[in-house]
Amino acid sequence: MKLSFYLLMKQMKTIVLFAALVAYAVPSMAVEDGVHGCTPKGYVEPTEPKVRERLEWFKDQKLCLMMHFGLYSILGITESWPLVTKDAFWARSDVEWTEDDTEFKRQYYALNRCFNPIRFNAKEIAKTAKRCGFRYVAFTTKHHDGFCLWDTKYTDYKVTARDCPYSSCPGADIVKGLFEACREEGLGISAYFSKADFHHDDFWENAGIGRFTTRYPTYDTAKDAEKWARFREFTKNQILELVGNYGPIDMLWLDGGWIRPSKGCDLGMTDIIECARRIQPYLIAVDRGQRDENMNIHTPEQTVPEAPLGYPWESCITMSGGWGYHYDDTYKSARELIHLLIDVVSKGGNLALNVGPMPDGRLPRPALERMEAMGRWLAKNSEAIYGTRTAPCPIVGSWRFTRGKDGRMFAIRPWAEGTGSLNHILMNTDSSHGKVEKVVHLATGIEIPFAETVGDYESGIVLKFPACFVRDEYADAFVIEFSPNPREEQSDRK
Ligand code: FHN
Repeated sequence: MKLSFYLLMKQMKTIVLFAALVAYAVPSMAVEDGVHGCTPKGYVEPTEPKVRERLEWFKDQKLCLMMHFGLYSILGITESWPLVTKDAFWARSDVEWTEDDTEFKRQYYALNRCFNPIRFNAKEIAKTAKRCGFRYVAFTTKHHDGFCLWDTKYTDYKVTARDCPYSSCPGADIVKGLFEACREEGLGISAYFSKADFHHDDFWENAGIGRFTTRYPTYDTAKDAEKWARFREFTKNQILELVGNYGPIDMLWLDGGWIRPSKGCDLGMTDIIECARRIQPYLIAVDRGQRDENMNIHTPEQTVPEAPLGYPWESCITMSGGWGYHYDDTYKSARELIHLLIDVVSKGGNLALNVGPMPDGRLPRPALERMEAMGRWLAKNSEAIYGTRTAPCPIVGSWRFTRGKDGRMFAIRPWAEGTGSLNHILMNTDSSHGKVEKVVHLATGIEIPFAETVGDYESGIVLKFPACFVRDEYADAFVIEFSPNPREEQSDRK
């Protein structure tokens, strides 16, 4: 008897080690610090009860469809940054324009005269986002180039101005149409707004034309305090338009983290947000990178923290190479995107996954295909994702763990490309989880038998998949019932 058990365990060890070889190494991209990276330091807990309440809503949502849409989408070039002379070396890399900085800027700014996304269908986009498992939408109301996608009365550089072809469209106020469509679908709204405005004369004189421009104002804001005061007023007026005229919005997502008091660019953001909250008391403020009371959420960019941060955070990451649409873009695979979501959620964050709509207003086909695949996976595994919080030990080996508010623990296993059919696999667990009593496959409800690992195996259990179990293409989630670990209990008694 002993010999056959030993042989079984030896065989199982071989199987387990083989399974480990195909193990999925979840990418844990190191978090870069800097303006939009993030480190555990520097989070100021909001004091307003309504904001704290709304942050619990935020933490439940998990997945946001972010969209960068604007004049840059027409040419498929980098958004706004080509206007910054100092950044031209990288930002104009996909532009074969002349070296004439002045002429380039004139041509970029003139794109408002050919912005005509006649196939932009806000209702269709909102329905698609909902179907594909997105819970809120972040949209560029104005990027750094200053072109406004709502009917603002504080500048004519806007989609509803007569010199913009799209202004004759009934849905020309894109922000209005999209926000209404999102609400109809029960989606949250995150209004992206750039604190920098390269087109505004009180930020870049003459819109920077004929000047060597940097990301900062073209003048000394201390010396010309009146000009800067006008820009502050303009900024406040535009933000209050967005929070006052377009219905309930959930997040004010302020980009342009370099516009900050320490750089002589104090917009009086605390006052602006206080005024905004008189209109929208539950408003979550995201003054990115400021690490103060106006930054209710940390927003790592193109990175994912290596571990939970212990406060609300949202990684904004592009589905393709850039934020705006590019004609020759390549897109992350559905597998990468689902694994990215699992990685982010297991660490207690939200994923703002960015897609750049095409010049005609539609979402690119490759993006839609990936969104649909995410939606199919989420439809089967939603309980392990939405509304969860971090587990005591969220990462063990190739496994990710999340915890439902009802106390259920979920073990999620991403599958690497090429993983074959498996009838056994090691589930790494941590003693802090307790002793596994039951394992159920979330998507099918099938109970999965398991054996404790013994001897010098990694701590955990070996799942023994029954013949009726069919592995998901991308990842599988399991509901795990634990009991307090007797070894832990004994150690507690000492
Ligand atoms: O400068 C912008 C950039 O163009 C893009 O909008 C990203 C998206 O989060 N935000 C800023 C860079 O941090």
